[in-house]
Amino acid sequence: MNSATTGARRFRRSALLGAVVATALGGGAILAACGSGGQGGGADAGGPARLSVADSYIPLPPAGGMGAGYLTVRNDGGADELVKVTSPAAESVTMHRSTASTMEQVTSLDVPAHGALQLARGGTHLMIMGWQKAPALGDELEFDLTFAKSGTISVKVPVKELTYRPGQS
Ligand SMILES: [Cu+2]
Repeated sequence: MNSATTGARRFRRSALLGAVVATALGGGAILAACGSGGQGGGADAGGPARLSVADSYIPLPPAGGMGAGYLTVRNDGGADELVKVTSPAAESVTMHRSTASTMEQVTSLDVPAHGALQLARGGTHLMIMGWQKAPALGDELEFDLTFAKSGTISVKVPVKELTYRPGQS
């Protein structure tokens, strides 16, 4: 009746369907593998946790690239768990555990009763990505550590030389 469709092009879809989405299964995506080791739910190591954070530092990341964070959570009370870490200085902070050949993300880390959780080179650490601003030596960056029982503790973590180790000046 009319010519409204004049010039309308008909696309054939068959060619497009051939272009299968090659789903990149995130290179290096590492899933949480380790639960908190065998807590049978028995002795609760009594009483509230009494936490303090010491020896925290971030070795200067290369040109604002991925960084690592280390610290010690001391506990003079009952057991607790570190369940989340965030920072206004970075988009992403995750907890990692190093194994012999790789590292894996974990969703919680035990803070033993009357003991300490240590995040140290070669072992458990924080992995920090997406800096708001490239860290510089001497910066002190806020990190918010959330514990299952004790709530959130904010600490200022200094940026140190790459070779720094706690206990040396
Ligand atoms: Cu890591």
